[in-house]
Amino acid sequence: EKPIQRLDWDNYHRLNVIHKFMDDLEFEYPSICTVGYIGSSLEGRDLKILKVSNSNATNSAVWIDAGIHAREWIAPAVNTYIANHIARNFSTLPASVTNKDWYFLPVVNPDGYEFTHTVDRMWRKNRAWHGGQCLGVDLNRNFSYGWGGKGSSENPTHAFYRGPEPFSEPESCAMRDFLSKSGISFKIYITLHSYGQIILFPFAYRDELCPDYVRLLEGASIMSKAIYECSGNTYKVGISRDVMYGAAGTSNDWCYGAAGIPYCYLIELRSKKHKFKLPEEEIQETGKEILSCVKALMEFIDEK
Ligand code: ING
Ligand code: ZN
Repeated sequence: EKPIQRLDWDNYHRLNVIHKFMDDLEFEYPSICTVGYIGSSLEGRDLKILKVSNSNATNSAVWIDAGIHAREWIAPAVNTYIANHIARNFSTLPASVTNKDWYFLPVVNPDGYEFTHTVDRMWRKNRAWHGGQCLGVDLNRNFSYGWGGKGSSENPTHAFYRGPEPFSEPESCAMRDFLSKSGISFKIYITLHSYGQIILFPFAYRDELCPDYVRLLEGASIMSKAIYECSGNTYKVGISRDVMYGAAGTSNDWCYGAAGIPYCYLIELRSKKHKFKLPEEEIQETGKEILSCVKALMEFIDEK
């Protein structure tokens, strides 16, 4: 059997390489890194998470996921970039980073992710069978909050197919159970997508502003500014009504509206030019700018 490759940020990697990286970090930094499983995908792949924490009882909890959409390869890469940076530099990082319990789920949709590496690079959904065919469900339309509304489809052949009912899919169920039933009170939820360079916050399912609109907008603006200062790249900020398209049943709306997580952000990563096929040469720069963005958000939240 050939040894599993080592993860780097100069290439996109298969799921087994990402999972091995998580195990290796736990092995190297056992006092702060713990690998866990929140469930399995439909095809039986692990939904593997990495916790990075000094176990201080006063920490607040942060969740960062990626890869809910299979073809958005830069998202898992940025997720592991951030995890790697925090684990390896823990002792030198500011209190606003080390006073958090960090939970990373780099690949929400492992079946779809592997499928984009082996069969169809542009696959978006999971690999669910509904109506006798494997057409997949858009996991970012399968959450219960606002489920069934605009920007989602009841047609299984559609890219935004919401599934037959809310939480019909094992991947979204696993997230629901961990985020709302594990006893961990998450303060911050960040979900990484591509592409477009946009920082979005609730709601996506309706046009009315959420009760925390001003505070969330302030956080998003600080994140966008940090990215600009890091790389000169511009990221738009706003709610989907204004900067994208409406979308019902997203993880971000559910985390805010149903799970009660006060700070919920969806980041559309690079780039407008390359769309889903961001060159590998840009992985590190993207990781760097989003790391600075996440750090700026932590500072902002601690000052509040
Ligand atoms: N876009 C997200 C999607 O699920 C989104 C972004 C979320 C748009 C919420 C509007 C509202 O469609 C990508 N690229 O997947
Ligand atoms: Zn996406």
